[in-house]
Amino acid sequence: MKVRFLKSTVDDFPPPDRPEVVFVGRSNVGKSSLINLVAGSGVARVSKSPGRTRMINYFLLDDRIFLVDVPGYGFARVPKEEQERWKRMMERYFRERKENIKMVFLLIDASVGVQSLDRQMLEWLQFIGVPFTVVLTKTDRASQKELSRTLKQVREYVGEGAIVLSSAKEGRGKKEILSRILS
Ligand SMILES: Nc1nc2c(ncn2[C@@H]2O[C@H](COP(=O)(O)OP(=O)(O)O)[C@@H](O)[C@H]2O)c(=O)[nH]1
Ligand SMILES: [Mg+2]
Repeated sequence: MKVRFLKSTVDDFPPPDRPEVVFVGRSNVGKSSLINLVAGSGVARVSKSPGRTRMINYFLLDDRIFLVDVPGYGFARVPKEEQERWKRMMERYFRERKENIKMVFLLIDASVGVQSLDRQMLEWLQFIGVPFTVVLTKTDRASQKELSRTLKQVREYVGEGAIVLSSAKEGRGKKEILSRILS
């Protein structure tokens, strides 16, 4: 299992000669940590200041699958123009790469639960019709009550088979996510 960084871009995507999987979610939800967990290395930068990663980051898994880390949404201090820029970038990305995207992992913090921007994202993913899996992150710090509530919220959108529990801290969910990427 080898992951290497390929490029950061806004709209200059690599030739669609390999299937791609993409990780989306709120800023700070644990996307980079999850990519690192799957990669088994510190290839994706784990940010202490949320909202900093503004580009679409392409990684290559074993030279045969693109792993894509897109900028997170919902960072409170982002000005309106920046939100619009994000929206345009994401719409273009999904429009151009839709055929090439084999799986979207939508990350939701297990203790925070489904927020309104997550609902918008869930509905949008359903609307454009790409396959997706919901990953509940940071389960190590979610109480049983929080986890049950989040699971209940997510089940309004997807079946049990499309939900994975993960903790980058404890290594939870690594095998499950990896096998979904590879299949
Ligand atoms: N407790 C705990 N903290 C995590 C976990 N995953 C990420 N974090 C922390 O959450 C913060 C944001 O993580 P990051 O991967 O940069 O999130 P991103 O903004 O979605 O890429 C960092 O301080 C991480 O150390 C996890 O599984 N458990
Ligand atoms: Mg990140």
